[in-house]
Amino acid sequence: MTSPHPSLTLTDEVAAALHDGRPVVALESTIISHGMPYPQNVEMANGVEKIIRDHGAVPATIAVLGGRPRIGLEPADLELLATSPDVAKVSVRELPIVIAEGRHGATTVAATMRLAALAGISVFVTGGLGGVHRGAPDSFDISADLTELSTTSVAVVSAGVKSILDIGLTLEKLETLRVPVLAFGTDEFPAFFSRSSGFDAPARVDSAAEVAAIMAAKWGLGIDGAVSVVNPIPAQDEIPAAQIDGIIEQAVRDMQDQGIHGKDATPYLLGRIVELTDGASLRANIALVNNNARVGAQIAAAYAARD
Ligand code: PSU
Ligand code: MN
Repeated sequence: MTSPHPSLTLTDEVAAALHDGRPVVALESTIISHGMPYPQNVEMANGVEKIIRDHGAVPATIAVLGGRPRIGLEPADLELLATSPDVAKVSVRELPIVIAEGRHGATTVAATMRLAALAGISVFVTGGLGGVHRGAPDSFDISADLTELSTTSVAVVSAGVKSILDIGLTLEKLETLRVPVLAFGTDEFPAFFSRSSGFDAPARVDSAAEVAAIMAAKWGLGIDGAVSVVNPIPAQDEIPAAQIDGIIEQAVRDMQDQGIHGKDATPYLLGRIVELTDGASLRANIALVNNNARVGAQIAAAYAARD
């Protein structure tokens, strides 16, 4: 293994697992600070760590605390991220700012990927990826998550993208950025709350071992960048597309009416959808993250077992 970057602070548990080549799974923190309300956010954060441990891997939740990038957090750190109003949403462009200024930051998919890779972690579990927003041809609102997927070599397990984004344009952009998109156990690209998006998945896999082999093949060729594993929400937890689509459209209209844009767009939409569904979207969100944690731990184990 390569040694973790000296700017990072790893917990002893994560450092030992990486040193020994045991499976480690990175987790993001924007989903805690800006993606879910309290107290469900901290319950989700602790619950996901437990699922990863129960599946034989070591969880490494990632954030910037007091300007220090941290790989692996204590329960008190998760509580702070879940409750403090002083935690910035940090994508890669904000990383140098919060570090230099000694501030707290919750890392997005993009920033978590970058820090995970610097630590030597190969698998990262999240809920949903950022992507190309609806109306992006005018607004230019395309998440830096896509930029990072094109350059940083980590496998990212998500439940696809929700239709607050333009799913078709997001898939086109992922093709341009030459990111393998592997749908886990399905032929269709999943739409976060719903198993169905109406778009064919670019590729299908049916086991963690297949994913590990694709990771090894990509990086073995020296092709930088992510492997995106999209794992559909379990059928019993999904909100059918017909039911959620109108709600998402309402949330997008409300956002436009309020003039919300830029980095505030995604957190606003997630919160508004929780309100409009009376919490049903939050339950679905937690269920899909838990499901991704199970698959991510299996992929980390399969990848660690290869070498
Ligand atoms: N999608 C979700 N939940 C989330 C996010 C996206 O369903 O919490 C967060 C992730 O951290 C993702 C970020 O990286 O939003 C994308 O934000 P933006 O669209 O501003 O790049
Ligand atoms: Mn954006």
